[in-house]
Amino acid sequence: MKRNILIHPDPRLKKLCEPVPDLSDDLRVLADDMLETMYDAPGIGLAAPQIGILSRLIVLDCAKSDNGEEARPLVMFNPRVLASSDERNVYEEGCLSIPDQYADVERPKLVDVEWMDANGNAQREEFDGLWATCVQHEIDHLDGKLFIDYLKPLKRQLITRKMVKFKRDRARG
Ligand code: K1U
Ligand code: ZN
Repeated sequence: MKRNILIHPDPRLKKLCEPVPDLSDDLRVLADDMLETMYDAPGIGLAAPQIGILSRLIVLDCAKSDNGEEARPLVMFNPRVLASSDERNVYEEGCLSIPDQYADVERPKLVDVEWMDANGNAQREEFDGLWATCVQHEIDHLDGKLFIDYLKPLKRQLITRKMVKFKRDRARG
């Protein structure tokens, strides 16, 4: 089932999310719903707080389908960055909770991440390129951090004002 994506500003997008203690069928359904919501948006990642669930769960798939790459949906419970490279990368980021706004963000180029998959197995992998950018962006969501928090205050305020107007216009219909 597709879920509604919260739009910034929303207090739920600023909260620290709670670890997932044990897997359950409800959590697997939630992860499937998040993948469906992400693909439908369309997006390359989604974090549980973006649909109002304050648990440490993210999904992502940065495979480039236009390059003939096969889909690679990843479901990560309690993802954690174990190490990141000194080398950094700049990518023009977007966010499904901040529609139509993009800005350059600098982050570590490589990250070593551990997580629990939907079968309850521990996983560990080093990510590079867009995968590394996206997994860091999604883990930030679990810590109540948005990509605009990396921008200068003036630019952040400008984007926030645009989003307040977007939500007001949308509510008016
Ligand atoms: O977390 C989110 O809001 C999802 C976000 C992830 C992300 C994008 C870019 C850099 C870092 C993280 C998005 O998916 S925004 C939409 C987007 O980037 C996209 C949509 C369709 C095709 C390709 C990209
Ligand atoms: Zn986002």
